[in-house]
Formats: sequence, C-alpha cells, structure tokens
Amino acid sequence: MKVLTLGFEYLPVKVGGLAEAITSIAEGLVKLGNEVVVFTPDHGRNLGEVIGSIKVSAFGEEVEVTVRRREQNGVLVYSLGGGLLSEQDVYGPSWEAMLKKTVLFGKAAVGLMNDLIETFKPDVVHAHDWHTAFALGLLKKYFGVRSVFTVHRLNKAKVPAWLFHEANLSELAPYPDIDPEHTAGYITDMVTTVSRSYLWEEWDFFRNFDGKVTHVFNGIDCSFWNEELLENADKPREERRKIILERFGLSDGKAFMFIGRFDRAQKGVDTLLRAIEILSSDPAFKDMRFIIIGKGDPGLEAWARAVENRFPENVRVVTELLSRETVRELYGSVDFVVIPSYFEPFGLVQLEAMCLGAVPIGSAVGGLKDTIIDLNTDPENATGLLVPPRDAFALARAMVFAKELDEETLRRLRENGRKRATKDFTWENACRRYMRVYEGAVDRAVPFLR
Ligand code: NHF
Repeated sequence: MKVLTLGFEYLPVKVGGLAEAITSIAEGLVKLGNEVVVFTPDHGRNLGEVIGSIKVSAFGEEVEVTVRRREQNGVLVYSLGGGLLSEQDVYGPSWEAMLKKTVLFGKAAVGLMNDLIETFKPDVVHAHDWHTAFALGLLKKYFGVRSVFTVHRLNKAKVPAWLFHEANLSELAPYPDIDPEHTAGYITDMVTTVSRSYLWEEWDFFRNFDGKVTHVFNGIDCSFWNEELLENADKPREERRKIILERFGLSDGKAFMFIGRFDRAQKGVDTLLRAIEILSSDPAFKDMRFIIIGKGDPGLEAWARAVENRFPENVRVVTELLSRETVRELYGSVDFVVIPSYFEPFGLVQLEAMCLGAVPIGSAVGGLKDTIIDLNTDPENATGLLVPPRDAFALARAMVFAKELDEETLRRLRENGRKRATKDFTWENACRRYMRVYEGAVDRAVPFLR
C-alpha cells in the first residue's frame, strides 16, 4: 500500500514517545513492503535536501514554505519549513504560535500533495495526534483519501473556530470553540489508540466514533535495549547493581528506579516520593535504594531534592540528561523500575525495563495494565506488579513485597518479561495490525460486547 504519514515528531526530532512510535511504525510498514511517505514540520532542523518551495497564504501574509526531502531507512520524509514551521520549539513557543503552526502545516501539506499527487497517490493517510487535524481535514477535503487517525495521548483542549476558517475548513467549525481531536475523529474513516485499556478508560471520548474505533498496541525495539550490549554484560546482575549504585554514591541494596517527566498530570513522581516517605519508617527501608531520574515541575524537583537530603543513604535524584547508554546500563542493573503514572496511553519505560531484565512495578492503567502481567493475578506468566494509581500506600506496600521476593520468582519475572517484550510487543505486530486497520479488516471496540 501507499501510506502517507502525518506527524509533528519524527526522529531525530523528538520530544516524547511520539517520535519513537511514528518513526517505528513508518519504518515497520516499509519492511512489510509498503511505500511510506512522511509529511512533518521541519522545526528549524533543516534536515534533508531542499527540493522546492510552496507559497501559502495564512494569517494575512504569504509564507514561503521550503520543502526538504530525505530518505531515512526506506521512508521518504518531507519536512516543511518556513515561517512558524521553522520554529525550533516543536510545541511552542506559545500555545497560539503552536496552533498557527498546525494550520500552516495543514495548508503546506495540501500544497505538497498537489505537487506529488500524479506520482504518489496515497491509499491511506495516517495522521498521528491532534496537531495533524488541519492537515488531515484538508487532505481529506481536497483529495478524498481514506484515513486513519491515531491518538497517542488525548489533549482535551479546544481551539477557537476562526482557526478552522483560517485553515479553509469553515464547514468543520459550526461552534465558537472546537476540539480538534474530536474533529479529526469525526472526519476520519478509522480511529485508533495505542492500547486497549486506554481506549476503554477514555471511552467518553472514543464513544463519539463508535463503530470505527479500535486499538493498535505500540511495540518496542529490543535491539538497542539489549542485555548483550551492556558495559558489564559479562558480570552477574548483582555485581552490575553494586557498580551502578556506587557510581551514584550509594551502597548496595535492592534498587528501584524511576525515569520520566516530573509533572503533576501524568507520570506520578509525587506518588513515588510520598511512598518513599511512608517507607522510611519501615524496617525494610534500610536495604532499599531509589534512583529517581527526570526533571520538570520545579515544585516536584524541590520535593525530590528534599527527600534525597533527608535520606542520603537511600535516595539519589538525577536531573541532568543521561545518555541512552547510561539509561540502558541502569535498566540492566537495577532490580525494579517503578512507573506510578496516573494514566499511560501505552508507555515505553515498562517495556524497555523488561527487555533488560528490570522488573516493572506499574500503575494498573492504560498500556501498563496491558503489557505488565501482575504477579498476584497470574503468577505463572507474571512479568511484574500492578498497583492502583495515585495510591502511595499501595505502592509502598508493593515495593516492600517486591524487595522480599525470592530469587526463583525474580528469575521467572525477568524471563517472562523479556519474552513478552521481544515477542508480543514488536513493531512488526503493530504494523501488521495497522495494515488491517487501513483496509478496514480489523476488529472494533464494541461497547455491548465488552
Ligand atoms: O507510549 C507513543 C506514546 C505513548 O504512553 C505514551 C504517551 C504518548 O503518553 O504512542 O505517546
């Protein structure tokens, strides 16, 4: 098939997990014999060779859009620059500027399609997340192509209707404030999201498109997250743990790690900090070590530092950016990775951990619930532990329980986890399912069959 992919992030441009997902899907589709073309804003990166330009009128002026093209692992990537499309901050510098960027991207996408249509007529347009809503609407309007809209994370924000007028999509904006991800879902042929549990957790949104909604799990590429590539691959795991803890100035103990954004809306570092405070009065605490990696909200950073200062023998907070190799070394050395998210459409950390034999302890939400098999529910196939979200006491209890697990159980959890990450959640599986979605030959989320 000929697939046109639309996305605001495409590697090497990366803000979060979105870049990894869109790129892996595009490349995976190529491996399965599809022709894949990507349209993405250039975000001031100047990637690829300039092949032409398009004049677009938007917001009362004429913008000269530069079209660059590169081939990246079999995928033809067109990046659109000029005006706000060259703004370095992918989702900035302000909400208004970003909204204008999404409109400009949509209009430029039509210009580019006009140039390509005689040589590349897509069978399907695959749009990722709401930033591509205007592009999707316009491509649908002018070229009538079948389309799929994938939600990686709901944004749940409204934008003023005049943006739709400005995008030449007045017919999609009958009210003053419009939710663009709702509009995208409304006009597209199929709507997907990245895990089954997230779909049902957000059914209030997805029910609006009942009949054309399904999930496609993301995957993980274990070729990088691979134990054989560790610096100390030849040493036993306990030995590696000792070395890594020492590197962070900690003596040996059961090691728990958190890696992620310090935010108040999703990643739940506050739940972990609270759990550590609760644990500090437990006798088990003296043998527990916590490495907390991330940054973001200044209040949460200050709280994390305060916890570190209070328990310098047990807690390390790392706010500087670590190389992927260092993160790999950590996954391959610590005992547990804690993912206390309030919600998680799919999540990558738990699978990266599983690839490298770290046992995940995650909130029972979204993709975490779908990828981690809980020890208390299915001991034979378990890959980790699930705890209720936003519950510091439950997390504290789970961490003490984890600390006491015997070697044999730990070995089984690791083994199962590795298998699950490398066999069940591959990008190839994801792409095969997307191909069925493109053809409409896929099961749907049916509320009365739940
Ligand atoms: O993995 C890519 C990513 C997900 O859970 C993640 C998220 C955003 O929040 O699909 O998108």
